[in-house]
Amino acid sequence: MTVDRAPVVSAEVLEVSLPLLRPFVTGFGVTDTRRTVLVHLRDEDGHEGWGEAPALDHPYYLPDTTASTYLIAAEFALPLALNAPGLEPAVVADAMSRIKGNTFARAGVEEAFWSLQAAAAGTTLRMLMGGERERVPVGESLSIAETVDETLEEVDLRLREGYQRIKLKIRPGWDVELVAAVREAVGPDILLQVDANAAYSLDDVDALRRLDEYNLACIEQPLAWDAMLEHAELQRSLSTPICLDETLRSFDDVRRALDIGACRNVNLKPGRVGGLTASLRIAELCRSRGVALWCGGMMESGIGRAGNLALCSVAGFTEPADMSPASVLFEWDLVDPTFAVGPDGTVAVPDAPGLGFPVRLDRVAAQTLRRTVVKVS
Ligand code: OSB
Ligand code: MG
Repeated sequence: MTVDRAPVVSAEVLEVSLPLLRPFVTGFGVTDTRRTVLVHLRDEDGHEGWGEAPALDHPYYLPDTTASTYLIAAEFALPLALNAPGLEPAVVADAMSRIKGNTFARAGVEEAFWSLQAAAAGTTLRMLMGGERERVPVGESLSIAETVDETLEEVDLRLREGYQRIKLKIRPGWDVELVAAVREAVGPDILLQVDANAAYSLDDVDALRRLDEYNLACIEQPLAWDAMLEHAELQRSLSTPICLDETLRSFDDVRRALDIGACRNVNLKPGRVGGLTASLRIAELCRSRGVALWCGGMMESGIGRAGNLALCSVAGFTEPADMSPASVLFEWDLVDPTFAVGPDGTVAVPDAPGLGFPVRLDRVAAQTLRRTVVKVS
C-alpha cells in the first residue's frame, strides 16, 4: 500500500569537492582530497530530498570510490529508485537491491528518499526512523600523526572540548607505544579504542595481544576487509573486543560475523551497509543480541551526517559515534548552520523537518565537479 504522495519531478546526482582542512592518515594510506557524491530530488509540491554517498576518492578503504559511486548512482541506483512502486525508503531500497555491492551509491539514493519523505510529511528524520534520543554522544577519530606528542595534544584538546571517546588510528609500528602513552596520559576511565583499517595480518597476533593490557573498548578492523573468518580466529586469542568496519557491508554480513564470533562490537555506517533501512535492521539485531554498537563516519558533509545523526537516535546504539563536526574536518560545511559538539560531548539530533539542516545551494554549486540529471518517467 502506498501513501498518496506528490511525484518526484526532478532528480540529479552531483559530484562535489569538500574543503578538507588536513590530510587524514590511516592504516590504508593518506586521504588528502575529499570528493563526495550527492543525490538531490524535488517533488511536485517543491519538497526537496538530499542524500550523500560518501565513498572515498580512492579504492584503499573499500572497492567503492567517488567515481564508481557517482556512476552507479546515476546509471543504476537512482533510475531503479525512481521506477520503484512507491516513494517510501524501504520500497526504494528494495528496488535497488538488485545492485550487487555498490553500497555507498544505494545508501546515498536512499537517504535522499528519506529526507524527501520527511520534508513531504513535515516531520524529522529522527521521527521517521522512530528514534528517541534528542542528543547523541560522540567521539573523535584521530588521524595518524607525525609524533606521539602531537597525538597527545589533540587527545587533550578533544577531551577538554567534551568528546566522550578517543579513537586512535594505528598501523604496524604506530600502535603499542602510542596506546601506552595515550592511556597513561588520559587515565584508566576514558573510553579509548583503536582502528587499524585492515593494516595487520594473523602473523601480527603478538603485537595485537600486547594491546590487551590497555583496557581498550575495541580494536577496529585489524585484518583485511574480506577476512571475516580470520577475525573470528583472532578474536579467540584477544581479550579486547574486535570491532568490524570494512568487513560488514550488509545486514547478513553483520549476522554472520556475530554468529561466528568475528566481532563483539559493531561499527555501523549507513553508506557501507547500503543505506538507512539496512542500518535500522542491523541496530535491531545488535540490540536483540546485546552487542555493542556505534555509528561510524566517512568524513561526510553535513548532508550525510544528518542521516547518521538521526540513525544514532534509535535504540541499540550503546557507544559514542564517530561524528567529528565540519569544524574539525573541513573549511566549511555544505549545510549552514551545521552541528557542533556540546561541552557534554553530545550533538543535537536535528529537529527541523526534512534533512534537518539547511543546504547551502551556493556552496554546492560552487563545489560541483559534474552533474547528471536522471530522467523521471
Ligand atoms: O575507518 O572509520 C574509519 C574515515 C574514512 C574512512 C574510514 C574511516 C574514517 C574515520 C573518520 O575514522 C570518522 C569520521 O567521519 O569522523
Ligand atoms: Mg574504521
